[in-house]
Amino acid sequence: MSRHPAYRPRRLRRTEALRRLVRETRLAAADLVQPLFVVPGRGVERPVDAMPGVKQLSVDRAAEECRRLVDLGVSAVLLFGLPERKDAGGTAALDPEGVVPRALEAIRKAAPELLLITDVCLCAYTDHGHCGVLRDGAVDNDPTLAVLAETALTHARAGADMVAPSDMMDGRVGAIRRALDGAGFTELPIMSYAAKYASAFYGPFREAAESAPAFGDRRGYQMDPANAEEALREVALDIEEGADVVMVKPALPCLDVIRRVKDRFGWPVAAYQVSGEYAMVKAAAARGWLDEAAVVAESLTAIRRAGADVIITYFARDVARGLGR
Ligand code: PB1
Repeated sequence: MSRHPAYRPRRLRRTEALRRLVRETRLAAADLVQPLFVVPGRGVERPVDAMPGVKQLSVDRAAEECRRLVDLGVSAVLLFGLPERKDAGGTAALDPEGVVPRALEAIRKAAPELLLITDVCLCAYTDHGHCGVLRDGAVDNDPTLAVLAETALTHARAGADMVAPSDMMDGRVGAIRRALDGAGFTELPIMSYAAKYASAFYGPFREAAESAPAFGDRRGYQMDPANAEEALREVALDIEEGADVVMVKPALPCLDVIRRVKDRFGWPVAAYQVSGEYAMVKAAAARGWLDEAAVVAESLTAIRRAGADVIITYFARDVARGLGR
């Protein structure tokens, strides 16, 4: 039996004021994290072809950009470092004078209000481009844990507010947690890339971070996009090992997983709108096929509606500007 005409859902859609009053999902600049790519040198601002508007920045330029981000209302950045030199062990990731520790120091001075999150992985530091050290041509899980833990410690000592392991090695959250606690960083949170898929949406990032695997792919450590139950197991493991925030990645292709993770664990959930998601919107908008601002707002709202508390997005700067403070 229809409730019409007593109940008319369109009554609340009649004006923007009514729509805004009953809107269920709201996006705030404070929910957004801006990834930044920091490179050696000074005065460097190198555009990334596959990601229009995204640049590789030297430490000095990254600090200036962070000042601008704070003024726009962005409250957090995620730092990816590109080292001067790469080797099989990714040893530059451990350098206390490396690009990430120096960026942390400079950004802290320029934008003390900003939350500084660092990506912990080896793919930008190894000359083979994999996220760990190799043995017989495959990523050797357990020896990689020690390098990741030492990398996280290097970032902690340089003043990171949170570390974000993106490597997908088994046991890495526990190894990093133990290392941080052992060094007295018991209060430093971990945002783990807990359900990270071996996605085809990462291509542009690998140009930005110069981190494409020299051979093979990442399917031996990142998850099969066909699997959602496995994502719940991965998240449970990371929470058990000490993750304070758990991430699902990519975002729009994984809204079902975001929702299931949020409902199952009630943990703070991050979602990463990855480089391929960014590049697709930019390319279509450049051709006049899509309204960029509208599509970005709709995509981020969908990611938030799916249950993400934190959204890592290359659009953070633009969206914050549009949202105002
Ligand atoms: O924006 C993106 O595509 C992010 C890609 C992501 C960064 N954490 C990984 C891409 C990859 O697998 O190469 C990096 C893995 N450490």
